[in-house]
Amino acid sequence: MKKRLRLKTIIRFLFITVVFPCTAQVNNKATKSTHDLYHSLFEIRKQGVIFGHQDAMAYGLNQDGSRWIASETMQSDIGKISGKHPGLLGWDLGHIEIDKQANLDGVNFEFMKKCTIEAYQNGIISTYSWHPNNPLDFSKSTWDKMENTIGNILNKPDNLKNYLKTLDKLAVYFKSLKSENGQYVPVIFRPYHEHTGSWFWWGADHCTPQQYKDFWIMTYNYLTNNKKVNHLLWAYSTDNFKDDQHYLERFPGYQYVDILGFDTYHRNAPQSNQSFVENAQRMVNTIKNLAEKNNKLFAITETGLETVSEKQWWSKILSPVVSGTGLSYVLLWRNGRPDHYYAPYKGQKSEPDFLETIKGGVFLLQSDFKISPRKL
Ligand code: BMA
Repeated sequence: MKKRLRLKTIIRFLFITVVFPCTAQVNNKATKSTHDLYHSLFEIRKQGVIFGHQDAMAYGLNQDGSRWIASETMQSDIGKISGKHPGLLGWDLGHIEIDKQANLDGVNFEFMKKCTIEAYQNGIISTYSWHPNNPLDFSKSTWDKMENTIGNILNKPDNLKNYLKTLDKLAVYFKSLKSENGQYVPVIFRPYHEHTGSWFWWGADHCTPQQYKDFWIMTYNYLTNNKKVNHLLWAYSTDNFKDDQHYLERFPGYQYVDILGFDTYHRNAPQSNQSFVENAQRMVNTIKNLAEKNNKLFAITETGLETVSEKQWWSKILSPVVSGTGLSYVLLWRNGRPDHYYAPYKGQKSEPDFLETIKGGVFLLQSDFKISPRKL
């Protein structure tokens, strides 16, 4: 009896440590700096939520509402008002697949690369999304939903072969993220996002749940195993969702995902202020529960209120959604145009509230946290 019990304990131990290793990153060949980033993210979230901003260092808005476009690295709207850059930079690789020099929003890929490397050396993390044109016909945009695009890639060898060539271009870019000492700069990769919606060619109405999962797994395996891109953390990010079943409907599996996330935008303020907070809190709770059960990180991978039309959006809307949750980060969308921006800039009406809120310590900006070598 005793012997049997001991055997059972050993089997259980092996199962837990081998099958569910504690806070194990999905790619077991990941570089040391990727492990360091991953494990640091678990520590940092005890301090607060990292504040991220899409294209933060590429362009922004001046006090008079006109645009600035970066001529050098390391400037940002958040830096200009608070003295510190965001702790996380969002970038997008859309149009790398069609060999353009700049992405779909005009950000030059060489600049993106330089900024990602330099920012990381200054303790700032980067996350990459990808809005690729439709791979069945690259003259069509990321919003052009050709019938069954994913099915047509997965099931037709010629299409698949071409798609792998597209992934090669991503691999080349990621592998160019190298610091002077020759080490890869680890970044978060968030492909095929907002797929609970149907506005992109990989969206819910354009493929079955199984096809989406297969597509993700194919992408993961190709970049990781074939191309040996071993410095990515993989973030899964739906749009708004109803419940855990909906969230997981197209989830490829915990062995392919490091960070659980979702995108949610605040629209129709002020009428919707309360419902936005309640809904976002509900979704944070869902991913928090799933992440905690499976030793994963979790984040709000995109959010914002266009033109930050609520003066106290930071203290009254975003803070109640994120504070005390254990979220790793929250990424605000881009300050793209005078009518399309999501973070404060000099003179913007929510600037005082933003500055007060960061004083309270809910959000972590550059130098408020540290990426440290992993403690064994
Ligand atoms: C959308 C808008 C677009 C942009 C796209 C991809 O939300 O900001 O202007 O082209 O994201 O970044």
